[in-house]
Amino acid sequence: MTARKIIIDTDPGQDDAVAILLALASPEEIDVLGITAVAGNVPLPLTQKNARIVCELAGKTDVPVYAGCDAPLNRKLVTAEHVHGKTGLDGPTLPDPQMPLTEGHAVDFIIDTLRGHDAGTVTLCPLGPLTNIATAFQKAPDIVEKVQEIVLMGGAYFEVGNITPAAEFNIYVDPEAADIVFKSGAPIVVMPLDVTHKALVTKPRNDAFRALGTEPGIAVAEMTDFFERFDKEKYGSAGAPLHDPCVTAYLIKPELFTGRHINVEVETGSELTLGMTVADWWRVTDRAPNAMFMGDLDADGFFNLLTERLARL
Ligand SMILES: [Ca+2]
Repeated sequence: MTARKIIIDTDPGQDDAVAILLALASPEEIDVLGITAVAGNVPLPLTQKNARIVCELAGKTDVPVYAGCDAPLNRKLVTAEHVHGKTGLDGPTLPDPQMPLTEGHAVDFIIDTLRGHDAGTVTLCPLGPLTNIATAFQKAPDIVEKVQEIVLMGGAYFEVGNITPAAEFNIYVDPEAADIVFKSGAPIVVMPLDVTHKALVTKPRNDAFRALGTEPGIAVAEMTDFFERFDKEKYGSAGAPLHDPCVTAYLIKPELFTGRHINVEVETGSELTLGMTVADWWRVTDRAPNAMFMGDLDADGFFNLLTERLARL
């Protein structure tokens, strides 16, 4: 099997960090062409820095990291320090990165990279608001056919919302960008809260990360220690959900996930339900399916994969 070529578009974020580590630990399945940072959980100066911190934690300093859009298409940035801490990577004490940011804008990197590849051969993995991806599609509509698949974390149907009662954070922050992506015609796989809320870091699972005894293993344990406080309080759940690693785990073991190929549209008008992913799970409309919307995962299989791969770093 040849490794799947991907671009990770991200706003780290502890769970983004784990998603990136999983990808970088899996070169047989995943070829990370580059990492593009976007404003989201925290502002862009922190997300681009955090992306480099994570590459260094993985020992992969040759991965190019680009800074992208610092604000949504036509809204003010909403951030989530209440979940992720003021750095976005609160928890472990990690050194400032030595590896430089790669010159150039993330959006141009996405465009140039896709143009340099054959149709249907590069997978985009958005882990934050969809601003960079939508901007690239608007600037260069010809690149859409180069996309093999967009595998993204965002949205919710049964779980509804985590930043408002109706909306999941990534989609809510830039609903216009999400709307552009969902209408782009590219094949889309969605990891909504319905799935990611089942990827809970329980104590035994966190102990397994720490027991790796490696710098990445211990850092992941400390990151999830930090942000589980928020989720335990909010949901009364057994631990923190690892949202974004669902994306990179899917690239390695898609059989861990099940869902439905359905129509998904994004609310951009209503103030009350702004950013809601209106997912036609029950197929009550005749709107054409545009996304594989996941609904369930094999959580034990997911954490076994994650622990096994983190051990390789
Ligand atoms: Ca994220």
